[in-house]
Amino acid sequence: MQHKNTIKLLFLAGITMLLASCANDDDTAFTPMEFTTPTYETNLELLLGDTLKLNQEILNLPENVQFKWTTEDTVLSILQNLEYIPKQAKTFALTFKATTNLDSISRTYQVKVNDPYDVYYRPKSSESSSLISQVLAYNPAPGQFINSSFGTPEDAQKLVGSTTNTISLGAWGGSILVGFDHTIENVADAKDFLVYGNAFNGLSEPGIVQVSFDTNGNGLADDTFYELRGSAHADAATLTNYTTTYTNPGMHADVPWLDSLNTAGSVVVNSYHPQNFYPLFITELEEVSYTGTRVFPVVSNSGFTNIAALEWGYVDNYDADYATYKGNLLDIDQAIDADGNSVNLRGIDFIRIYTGAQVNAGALGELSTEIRGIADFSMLE
Ligand SMILES: [Ca+2]
Ligand SMILES: [Ca+2]
Ligand SMILES: [Ca+2]
Ligand SMILES: [Ca+2]
Repeated sequence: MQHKNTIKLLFLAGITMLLASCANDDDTAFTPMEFTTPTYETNLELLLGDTLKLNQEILNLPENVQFKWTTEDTVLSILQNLEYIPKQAKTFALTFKATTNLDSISRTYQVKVNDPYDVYYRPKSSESSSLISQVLAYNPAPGQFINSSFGTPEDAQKLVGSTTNTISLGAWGGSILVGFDHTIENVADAKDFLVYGNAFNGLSEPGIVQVSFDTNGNGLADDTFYELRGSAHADAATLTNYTTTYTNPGMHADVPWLDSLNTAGSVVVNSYHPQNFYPLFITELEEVSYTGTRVFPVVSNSGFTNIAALEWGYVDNYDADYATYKGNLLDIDQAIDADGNSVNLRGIDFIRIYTGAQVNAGALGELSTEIRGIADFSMLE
């Protein structure tokens, strides 16, 4: 009996304490939460790949509040502000909720995610040119043709609308960036564009190709570029995320370089080309660094230097298509992201090409990719 009473007393004491704490809460005036702005935009629109950023400003925010952003049954975030990258082009309902044990406020949105290809794809028409319509950048590496014939910004501009002028990209990493007056379609199960070069059997100078779609529709090549995988990309010797820095010797002299593996070398001058080999029209006049993939074609120096072709996927490279087309055929389906994963591109607006190998070819000078133009292959047949 004695024992039971003790328990009863403790229980009553507990109730009293609970009541006391409730009474304390009643003392502080409860102010409900409210959004800073009474109205808000309920219909939101963005492009696939963009980040949806929403900022909720709330008055009278208690410390124990919980936030939840949901779409259907999926919780996207439990933070006050949302940063979310939708994975698909579709329209979905989005709900924000701020909750405490006493109070709750919420907002709902309709979010429309547009596929950039549906908005910015520029289909070819009867007015379209199959060839390059603009040269957006020419950043060669040092080479025997640079600052001379085939190696000036004026020479680069001659690629517009033409396949008969030659531009050299210099040693490894030197590049050119071009655009077209329409989006080059990624035709299913077919190669999509043709890059003209000056290769022949025994003198391949493989250039690596990157492509980009004008995802933000601003006409500028400020969108993600994807490299086109070629046969040598899987070789064990191939270097990716590789950087080489060239230093201007300030005169006709070997141009020293140092790469990201701490290997030093130089672009060797010859007496046939008496000018400074370092590009004197680029912004970086003391030294310049280029980053990309470096491939290693088979070079034989017995007698006349012979540079073997890589099997497929490069330009200025005497592969199986070259004799037929006077150039290399590329397939947009070979596009890969920075991690080497395949990406699915419906079409492309910009092409960047850079010299893919670093080779001193003796009397031939440095290995340097040349191109003579690019054509939308679907318009040639
Ligand atoms: Ca294709
Ligand atoms: Ca752009
Ligand atoms: Ca060359
Ligand atoms: Ca060449």
